[in-house]
Amino acid sequence: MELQTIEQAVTEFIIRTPLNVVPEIELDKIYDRPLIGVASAEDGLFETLKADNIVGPHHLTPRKWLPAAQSVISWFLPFSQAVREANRQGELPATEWLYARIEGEMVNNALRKFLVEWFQAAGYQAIAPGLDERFAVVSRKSNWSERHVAYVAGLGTFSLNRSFITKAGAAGRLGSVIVTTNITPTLRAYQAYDEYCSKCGACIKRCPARAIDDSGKNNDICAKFVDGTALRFKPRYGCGKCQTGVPCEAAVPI
Ligand code: B12
Ligand code: SF4
Ligand code: SF4
Repeated sequence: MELQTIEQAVTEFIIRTPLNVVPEIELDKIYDRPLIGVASAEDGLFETLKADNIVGPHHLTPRKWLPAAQSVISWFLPFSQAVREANRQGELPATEWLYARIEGEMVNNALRKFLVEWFQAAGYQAIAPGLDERFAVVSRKSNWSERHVAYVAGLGTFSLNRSFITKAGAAGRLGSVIVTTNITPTLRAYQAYDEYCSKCGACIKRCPARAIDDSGKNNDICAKFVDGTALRFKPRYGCGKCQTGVPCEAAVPI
């Protein structure tokens, strides 16, 4: 199958789904046009992700999820300008960002389901690990890390604060499906795992919890802050100040 055909189906889904609009806060779109990357299910990097210093031995390879897997399709859904701009202000998450975290993940899940059914209708097997009953997060490390998968699929690299930076920046959400059709893999236009980060340090100053310093991001401090926002904004929560008002918000900064 051609990548262009999949790109068209995904883009049309995002443009047309009513889930991408939030009338109650007058947000006309959560996401802009998606970026898509493809990895071969046989790519040796999936085994590398099992190293303790990358994700860990519990990270499953595509063929553990789906034995006949041929390709992995990964996407980045960039947040719209309205979502990004709103979150540049203040130390608390903007209303638009809170909806983009919760309702935005509903769009992401609907896209996962849509693509699985789309491939099945074309005669292939497909699964979305993020929707699979085997999906698990152990000590804040999942057995299918969407950012690491996007890295293998050529979509971008990590950064000082661990955000994943794509050609459309870091402010957005990631997802993926594993399929039994063979699609030409996307070229990885980078060598180092954090190549797209300029190490400018702007995110250090943006973090209200002081979770980031020159050596990286402390997940415990970040998680405590993000979880704490639920006390005020339940049923929503979020932060993402390190992904907005920074040079990598909507572009590769270098
Ligand atoms: C658990 C979790 C959290 C935890 C821990 C985050 C973490 N860094 O792991 C907490 C609660 C802190 C968190 C916070 C947030 N999260 Co979160 N979270 C997840 C979740 C569910 C799993 C993450 C995971 O498995 N991590 C695995 C560990 C190993 O990752 P890591 O430690 O960062 O990996 C490092 C090493 O691998 C190292 N490395 C060393 N050598 C090498 C060599 C190679 C080759 C490679 C590839 C890497 C590498 O580089 C990495 C970065 O430093 C994912 C969803 C998913 N299924 O993936 C979302 C996810 C990562 N979160 C996301 C978001 C948006 C957020 C927040 C902004 C919250 C919000 N929505 O308001 C914040 C800030 C995130 C930030 N600055 O990174 C997005 C990321 C979007 C992006 N552009 O990066 C994801 C992908 C959700 C989604 N579906 O889009 N999150
Ligand atoms: S703000 Fe600067 S240092 Fe922080 S992740 Fe973005 S490019 Fe890297
Ligand atoms: S999500 Fe918020 S608390 Fe976590 S590192 Fe980014 S700015 Fe800091």
